[in-house]
Amino acid sequence: MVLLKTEGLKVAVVGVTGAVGTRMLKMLEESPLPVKSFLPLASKRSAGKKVIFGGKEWTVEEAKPESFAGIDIALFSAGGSVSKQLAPEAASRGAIVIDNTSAFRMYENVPLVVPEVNEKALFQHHGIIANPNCSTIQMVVALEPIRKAYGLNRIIVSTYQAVSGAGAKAMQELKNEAKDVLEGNAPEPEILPVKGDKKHFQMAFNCIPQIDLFQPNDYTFEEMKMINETKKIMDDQSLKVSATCVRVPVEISHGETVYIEIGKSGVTAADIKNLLSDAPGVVLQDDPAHQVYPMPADATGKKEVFVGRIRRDPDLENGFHLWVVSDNLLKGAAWNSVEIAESLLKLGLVKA
Ligand code: NAP
Ligand code: 3JM
Repeated sequence: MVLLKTEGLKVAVVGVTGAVGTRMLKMLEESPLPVKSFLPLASKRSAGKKVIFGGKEWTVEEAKPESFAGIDIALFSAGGSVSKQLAPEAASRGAIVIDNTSAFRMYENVPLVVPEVNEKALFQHHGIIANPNCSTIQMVVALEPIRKAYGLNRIIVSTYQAVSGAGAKAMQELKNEAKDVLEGNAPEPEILPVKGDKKHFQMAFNCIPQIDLFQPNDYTFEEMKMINETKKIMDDQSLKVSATCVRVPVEISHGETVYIEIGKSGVTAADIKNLLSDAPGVVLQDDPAHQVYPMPADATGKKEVFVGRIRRDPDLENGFHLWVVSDNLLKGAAWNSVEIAESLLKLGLVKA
């Protein structure tokens, strides 16, 4: 628990009652950031609710343009439409916005930042900084050390994504469906795969190869986020990236099988393990002889990205497989956002 400082930052969290927002509050409490005051914001529905931050009770307010007067840093996690409407309002009142939605990620004047990979991009901000998609973040943290050492030509990724990526209601839906199925009742899905799409499918004891809406090219928007965001973060439009995103009946933490073609020959799996054993934000868990590999149940609640199952393609000298797991609500969202705030302070881009 942080004790609130007399000198320091005024921080607002938009979407504070949600799956990501509740973790933002926790990550802020654990951070050494000097927080002087805290403003919890959500929709009208939650106005008046209480949250505890820094040992003090704070009342949730409805997020409005005026809410941001005097705020130094505003963390947004209330969906794309709320960000589109309120993030520019917050920025115009002098707050630095760290936005967790896809609303501004691909804007040229909005840095898309994972501090372990491209922290310096923060110098280019104009009031809004975008936090990448959860699946993108954990992949680029694992791949950046390899890219730096050997170059990276191609990435083919398949995801095994937890339901918490679709919000608090989706987490509840999985639990309700599991109970229904075990009790012999027919589940009645209303949220997954995508709340706003026409059909909903059973998630319990199932896998759904749709995350977010389908695009004209038959990829889903989640898949296109991974493709476009990775190129932007790694600042390499010639990097070949393709993705298949699948929702699995796991509550928290995404898994990804990542296949890469690196730019150098003669590299061994041991070389890559060696690199990742010392990489920022990465924990190597790779010991097949002792059945050591990352799993969502172990990664949940932790800030790092866990990597294992590293092996070379038997038929391609510069091809490698990795298995990458991380808590989608922490490094994939809340922790990456708070880490960006810590970077802003460290780089002198915000004054406490
Ligand atoms: P969630 O559990 O459904 O929570 C949604 C939050 O948004 C709640 O606090 C809700 O407040 C608030 N909200 C809804 N409508 C609002 C409005 N009109 N004005 C102000 N606040 C409003 O969803 P979540 O999983 O936390 O995700 C929230 C958003 O974060 C997502 O929509 C997504 O854009 C983003 N996200 C990003 C990542 C990532 O990969 N970086 C991962 C997950 C989510 P009430 O309690 O008042 O309803
Ligand atoms: C993760 O309501 C919305 O616009 C939210 C959709 C969403 C997103 C998004 O596109 O911002 C749900 C879950 C994300 C994300 O991080 O890309």
